Amino acid sequence: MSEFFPTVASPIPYEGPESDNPLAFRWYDADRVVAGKTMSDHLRFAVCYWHSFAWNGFDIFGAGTLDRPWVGAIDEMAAAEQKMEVAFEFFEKLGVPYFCFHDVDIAPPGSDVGETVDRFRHMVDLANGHMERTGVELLWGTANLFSDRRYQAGAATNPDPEVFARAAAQVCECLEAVHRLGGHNYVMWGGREGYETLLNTDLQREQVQLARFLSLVIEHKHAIGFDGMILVEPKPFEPMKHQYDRDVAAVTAFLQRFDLLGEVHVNIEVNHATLSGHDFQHEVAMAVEAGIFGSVDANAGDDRLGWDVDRFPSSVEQMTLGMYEILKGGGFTSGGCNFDSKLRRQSVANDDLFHAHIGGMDTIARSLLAAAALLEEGELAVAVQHRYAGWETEFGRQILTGDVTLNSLRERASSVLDPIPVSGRQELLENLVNRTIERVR
Ligand code: XLS
Ligand code: NI
Ligand code: NI
Repeated sequence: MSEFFPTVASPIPYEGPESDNPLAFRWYDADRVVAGKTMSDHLRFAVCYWHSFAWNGFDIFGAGTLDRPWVGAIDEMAAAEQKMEVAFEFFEKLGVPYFCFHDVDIAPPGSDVGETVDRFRHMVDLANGHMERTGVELLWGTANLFSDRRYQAGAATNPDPEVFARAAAQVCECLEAVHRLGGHNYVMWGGREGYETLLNTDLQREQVQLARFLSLVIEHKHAIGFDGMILVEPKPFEPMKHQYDRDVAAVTAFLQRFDLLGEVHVNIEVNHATLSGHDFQHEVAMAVEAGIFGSVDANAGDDRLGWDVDRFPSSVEQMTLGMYEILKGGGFTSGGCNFDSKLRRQSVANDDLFHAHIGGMDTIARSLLAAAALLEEGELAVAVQHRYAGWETEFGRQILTGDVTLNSLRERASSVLDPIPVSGRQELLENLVNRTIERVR
């Protein structure tokens, strides 16, 4: 097949911060060692199949705008094969180590379950060949349990157990394919696992179903010997009005309640964090603290839009703060940075997909440098340590673990204590972060 991206040289070179070549990296230098690991090993970049190749720019007000000739083609399988060739051409030219997919992104559903499975297996075989040829690996795969109309009221949380079984079949097939392809993780984004109105919803039952579904997936993962992480992806709403996995705290409580901690981790999407009213940094920190941090879907929201715009990350400050928490927590293990990020509908030029990814990768690479410097120089850590120093004194320790009562504290407070307010130093620390971002090279 002739090249789909003929104007882009292979692969995108690293040229450094002074370069003004738009088709070069200015910050992402794959083999550069930062804090003991190469940038490529730290960040584990993945391109997502769906927004990049399966989506042709359609929105609810109009049809596709992007040149994706395989979308809607009559010969669906030939189209799927062409799409896959183009996807791997892109992965190779961009120089990313990983990609991610939904089952339906790589293979169109057939007219019945049997044909759907045949088509999917055929495309998995082809993916296997492309992966061997190019060395590009699978960061994670997932089953799409939200587009088909049967999932209108959820997959695992559906009022009909037949739908639950159908979703189980789909995940079973997809998990096995991910395992076969040597995938590093398996994601479950519960887009429709929630409700529109409590007037028709048994909220307790639905959560029990969801937990049951997750435990069946875990059981199967162990049965087939898949050792990647099972990742759930919190999101507060959209498409459902309320989603059960609304944020990391809700997921942590859910896993605790159903005794699934240790088996399930989270895939944190930056803009889902924003939509849930949190910072990306907060979501990462909460996950690291709960021991459930897994992977990241890198994108950004828009200050004035209340939905999942999924645009490419461009804020070095936002990503630095998140990356700082990731590094503090020990970095990625099997997870990585997936670009669950999409072009704008007007980005119809052939190379726009490259500019989007180059910009996103540079934003995150620069953030890695800043976060590594913040960690290494340790000023933030010292400030935090200093702030809580009182808890390391005899008195502080005694409150937490010793023999005190509310009443004994009352006595102490009225006789000796007169705590003096101290500055939280927030502005100073924010300036420190910005100075570090400006300084790193
Ligand atoms: C949608 C989600 C989705 C998942 C994969 O908001 O981010 O794209 O990442 O199903
Ligand atoms: Ni996502
Ligand atoms: Ni999303």
